[in-house]
Order: sequence, then C-alpha cells, then structure tokens
Amino acid sequence: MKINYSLTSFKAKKIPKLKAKQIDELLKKSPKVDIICHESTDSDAANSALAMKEYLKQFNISSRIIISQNLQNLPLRKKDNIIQAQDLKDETPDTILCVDFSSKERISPKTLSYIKKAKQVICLDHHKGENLQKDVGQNFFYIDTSAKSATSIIYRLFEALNKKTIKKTAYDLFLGLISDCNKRGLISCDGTKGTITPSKEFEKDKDAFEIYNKLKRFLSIKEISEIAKMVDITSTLTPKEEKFRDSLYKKIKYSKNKKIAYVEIPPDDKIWQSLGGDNTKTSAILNKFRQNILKLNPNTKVAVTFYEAKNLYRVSLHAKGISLDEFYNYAQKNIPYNFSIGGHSDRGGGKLDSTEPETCKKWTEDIIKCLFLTID
Ligand SMILES: [Mn+2]
Repeated sequence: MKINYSLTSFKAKKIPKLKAKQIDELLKKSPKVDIICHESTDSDAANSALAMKEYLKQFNISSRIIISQNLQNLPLRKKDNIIQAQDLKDETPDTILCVDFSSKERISPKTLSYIKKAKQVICLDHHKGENLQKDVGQNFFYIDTSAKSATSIIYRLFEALNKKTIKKTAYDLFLGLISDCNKRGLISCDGTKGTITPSKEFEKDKDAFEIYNKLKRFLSIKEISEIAKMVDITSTLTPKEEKFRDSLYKKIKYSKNKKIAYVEIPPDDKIWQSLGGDNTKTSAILNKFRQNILKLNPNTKVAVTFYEAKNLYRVSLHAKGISLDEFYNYAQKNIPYNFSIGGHSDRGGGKLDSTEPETCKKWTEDIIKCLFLTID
C-alpha cells in the first residue's frame, strides 16, 4: 500500500473518514504496537494510550503502554501492564504509536533512539513544535493544535472509525480531557465536592464542548466525582507538600512592570528533592501556583516556574491574554545553551541540558530577558 507520509494538520472538527482509515490501516497491518507517552507522562498522554490499547485489543493487536512517570499519583483508571521507558529492552519495535507528543523535545534521547528503530511511526498530537519527521523514517503525523487534549483527537478518530469504542473508553478519554483542561484553567475540578465545571471560555470552543458533553453522557455521577478527585490532586496534600506550596508564594519575583512573575527552585533545592523532585504531585502544585498568580495579579501576563526534573533543568509557563509563540521562537534562536522550548500559546515549557547551578541561573536570567523582550 502506498502511504501518504506528509505532515497532516486538521482542525478539531470531525476527522475525514479517509484519513482515519489511513491511520487504522497502518495500525492494523502491525502485529504489535508500542504506545509511547512523552516524558513526565501526564494524564492526557497515559489515558490516550489506554484508549488506543482498548481499540487495538478489539482487533487482537497486542500493544504495550510505555510511560516515563511514577504511577502513584497519575490520574489513570488502569495501571497494570505499563512499562517504564527506562526499562525498555534493546529490541526492534514493530509499530510505534506516539500519543500526546510529536517532537523529540518531549522524550529522552534513549526513547528517541528506540523510536528510530521502529518499522513505522504514527504520531497523534495537539502540540506545536518541530516534529519528528526528520528523525524517523516511515511515519505518519496527525497533529491538531486546536484540540484541547490528545484524547479529543482520539475521540474524533473513534468517531470516524467505530463509535462503539467511544462508549468503551469514555472514562479514559474524559479523564485525559479534563486533566489537560484543568492544567490550562479551562475546566475546574473540586475534589472535595466531586464536581467538574467548564469555564465560559471552554464552552465557547464548540468542538471541545461537544466532545466534553458526549463523553460525559456515558459516565455516572460516581465516576464524575471520582475523576474530579483524581484530577484535583492538590486537594489532598500532605503537610510537607502544603508547606512547599506556601513557600512558593514567598519566593515570587516580578519584572518591573509586574507582567512577568517567576519562581526559581534551584537544581539542588533540598525541599524539592525531599518531595521526590518532579512528579505528578509536585508538578500539579506548581501548575496550580502559576494559575493562581495569574488570577491574583491583574497586571501579570506570564507566570513561570524553574525546577529540576530528571537531571535536566526545566521551565514551565502559563500565560494570560497573550501568546507565548513569539517568545518560544525568540528564546530558541537567541539563548546560547543546549535547550528546547515550546508547547501551546497559553501554556508551555522547556528544558536545559544541565543541572549545574551557575548554568541554570544564567539560563533562568536569559529566559526572563527573552520574555521581557517578546511580551513587554
Ligand atoms: Mn496533552
């Protein structure tokens, strides 16, 4: 079969049947599929993988879910049979399905070399960034940056191929969507009350809201409340985690006009290390912190945190009322370090290939300078 390997980009409207069939055929000609999630795997990626595994199971295609995250606090219904990327053996994969990422910046070099060995690579993603096209041979990209979650893209895929799968995987698809939207402040979850509330902005996105409503219909009140609790991870903090959260507010630095607010957690920070470094819990604390800063300060347009994760130094950003796209380009071109940066217009991040305190400090300053130059 002749395959169209060109880059494909869609709006989050319905997926044309022909395109969906193309992905379906690529998957079905494979006896074995490895579904790979990005580094620091989040709920959207893991749930995308779970839903795709269910789909493949119907056709007796065996698949494995490969993640890079501690499973403990990861919002996910089923946690068995999951492989950590670091435990991958030296073998030649058949088909690799990348979910919630399509660029090498979001995976480790080891995972990239594993992907490079595959007979074919399929990517389903909703992020901006330079894609893997150059790095992998036979591949098929399906990138829709207007989708609110990777699970929304998978919803559209099932809708075009086999609607029954939507009902079967509704819990997972919904959980991924809620989790990604919660991170962007588009949907709020109250773990104590067990409620999920979409914002006005979310409701305005016709496609996202349609998917939200259709998936929600398959779920019971009990399941919805369970999802709210899982996603609102900061509603169940230990005293130590609470102390860490409160300390962030004391460490905020602002640019002169207050447009930029940032907190640096140095790579050798003892409290950060004692909390286990970057994981689902600490990342949720930082995420909520950035969102709160934007809510509390009318003048602040970007909230930024710097922290160590898996032997790299990271930056995460949330923006309000402005786009970060120009900043990503400018920083990548003008900062002379080995790092990558990107994401969505309103939420993104980057990582520096170093945890040397002096280098990290200098990089932090440069990132803030670039933000100042591009958004001020
Ligand atoms: Mn996502």
